[in-house]
Formats: sequence, structure tokens, C-alpha cells
Amino acid sequence: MSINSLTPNIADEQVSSIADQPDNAVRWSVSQIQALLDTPFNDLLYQAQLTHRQHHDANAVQLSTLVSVKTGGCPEDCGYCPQAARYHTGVDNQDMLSLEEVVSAATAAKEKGASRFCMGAAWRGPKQRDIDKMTAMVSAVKALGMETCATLGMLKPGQAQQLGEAGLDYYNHNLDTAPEFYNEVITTRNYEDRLNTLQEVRGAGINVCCGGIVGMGETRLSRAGLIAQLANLNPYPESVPINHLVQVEGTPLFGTAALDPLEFVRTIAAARITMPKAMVRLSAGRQEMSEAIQALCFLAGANSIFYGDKLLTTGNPEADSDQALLDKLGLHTL
Ligand code: SAM
Ligand code: DTB
Ligand code: SF4
Repeated sequence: MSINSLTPNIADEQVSSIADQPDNAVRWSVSQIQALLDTPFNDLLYQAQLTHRQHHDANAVQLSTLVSVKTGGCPEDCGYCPQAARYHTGVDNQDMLSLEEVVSAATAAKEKGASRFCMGAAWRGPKQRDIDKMTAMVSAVKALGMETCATLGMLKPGQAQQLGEAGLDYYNHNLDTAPEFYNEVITTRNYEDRLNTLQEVRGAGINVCCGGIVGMGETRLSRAGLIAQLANLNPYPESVPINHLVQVEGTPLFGTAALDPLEFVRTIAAARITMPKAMVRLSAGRQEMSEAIQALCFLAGANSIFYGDKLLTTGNPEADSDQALLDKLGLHTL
């Protein structure tokens, strides 16, 4: 079934050019994605399900567990982040974890059923001595038979290569929001910096994990702008985390007006439709979300979650309650 039969408000000539191109050459305009977001909810979810079922097992969910290998004291000014040194959020700074601590966290995550282990650090970017420690951690986690992921901030030339040689499967670096809203949220690094790091990751042959945050006070148009940026990366990311802002007291974005949860579901659907083969991760913010909204996110094409009782510094549903939710929905894990 063609896209235009389901989204009548997308212009015909735009649709025919999409249909004629292979997935990784598809170019989405912001207005096309806004048209998707404006589609009646049932049509949007139906279209997302059709796309999802063409490329994925509709009842499978991949589990990634996060660990913060270096916490707090970050020099950047990301307005959502509890780890920025300049905001007073009550996060305890923690120097880098030891190799043993990381391996034991990864072992526990594997035993609980996670297939991917993601190591995060509150850095603007890693120094060479940090890369040396990270490569040892990546190799050790890889040796456990897990997929490895790291999110360490901006990478300089050569750093991605070293991480890749150590066995890094994915690097997470988010665009976070649309270009026009970006400066409202972050000023200490720009959009171009982020795109450059993504280029370093691609160049090293590492899979790209790249997504953003919704619920930061952005408009629907800006949500469309974020999805357009992600979908137009060539190729688009293998893994797309869609985070709902976790509001942390002390951060500038604390107190932002709550987003209608159905807008979050729509954003997931737009990610699924525009990046059909990607793993779309229902990411931060699940603890504040009802089971019904999470179920709608799975229906909209999310097929991955962060799993384990903590994200980096904030809470996430307990593993047991997630297992109960997956059971209730008849979802199995990858
Ligand atoms: N410091 C590195 C960086 O910023 O690239 C890596 C860690 S950083 C915490 C990874 C991502 O977590 C951010 O890009 C952002 O998308 C997400 N994040 C951070 N705080 C969040 C919050 N309060 N709510 C939702 N997502 C958040
Ligand atoms: C991503 O997109 N979300 C994760 C992971 N990548 C690193 C982080 C969410 C952080 C939420 C706030 C916290 O726990 O500090
Ligand atoms: Fe630092 Fe990353 Fe938090 Fe930004 S998101 S303040 S770079 S830890």
C-alpha cells in the first residue's frame, strides 16, 4: 500500500519520488513529516504498523541497559540535563567507574535479559586517557557476548576508530531537537558539532544511535524538524532513541508545560514511518508514562526500550514490572 493512500495530505509528486527511491536515499521534507504528524491518529498508527510489519517482527522488543560510567560535573549547558555542573540538581558527581564495576553491571544486565549495554559519560567529549579506559570497558563487555554502545559526547578525529577497534557496535549521539529550537536548549555546542561527531562515527564503521527529546516546549513543527533531520541522515541511524523529557528540578527545563502523551506516540510513529528499518527506542520518560501510552508506542512502531531500574541518573521502571508489561502485551525480547 502506498503512503499517499494513507496520508492524503502529502502531495502526490512528493510521494512518488519517495516510492521510487531505496530506503537510504529517501529524503523527507519537514512539511511531509508535519503532514504525517497531522494525520488522524488511527490512520497514523495504521500506517506505522504497516511499515513496522514490513521490516520487523511486530511482537519483538530489544532491551538495552544503561550505565553511567562517569557522572555529573559536565561543563556543557544542555537545559534538560541533571548532570550539567552549572545546575543544582542534587546529582552526586562520580569519577569514572572501574573496569570491574562496569563488567559486573554488564553481567547483571545480561542475566536480566538485556542484549545491549550502553555506557554513558558526562563529558563534553573524551580525552585520550578516557578513550584508553573506555576501549578496555568496550572490549570486556563485548567479550560477555553483548552488543556494546557508548555515549561520551563529541568525538575528535581518530577517537571513533579506536572505540570501533575495541569492539564498539553503536555510538549514541543525539541531535536532541530541530535546528531552529536547538539554541533554546543548548549553547555550548552547536548542531554542526553534533553532525560532525555522527560523521566520525559513520566513518569508523560504527552503527549510529541518534535521536532526540520531546516535551521540551517545542512545537509540533519542531518535532517534525527533528524527525526530518534524523531521517535525512544518509544513511539514517540504525537506532533512534526517542526520549520524553525527564523534568529534573534545578534544570532550566524544569516546569516546562507537560506535552500531551499522544503527541509522544505520534512522534514515535513518524520515526517508524520515516526510518523503516531502524530500531526505534522508547527511551527516557517511561517511568512517568502509563502502560497504555507505552503500549501505544509499541503499536506506533517502537521496538526497543531502556531496561533496568535506572537510566543514567534518573529512574526507569523496575525490570520486573517491564517483564510484566511485556508479558501482558505478548511481546518477546530479542
Ligand atoms: N554527555 C554526552 C552527550 O551529551 O552526548 C552523553 C550523555 S547525555 C546524558 C545523552 C543524552 O541523554 C542526551 O543527548 C539527551 O538526549 C539525553 N538526556 C539527558 N538528560 C535527559 C533528560 N532529562 N530527559 C530526557 N533525555 C535526556
Ligand atoms: C538516550 O537517548 N537516552 C539515554 C541514553 N541515550 C544515553 C539517556 C537518558 C538520560 C535521562 C536522564 C538521566 O537519567 O540522567
Ligand atoms: Fe553534559 Fe551530556 Fe548532560 Fe549535555 S547531556 S550536560 S553534554 S552530560
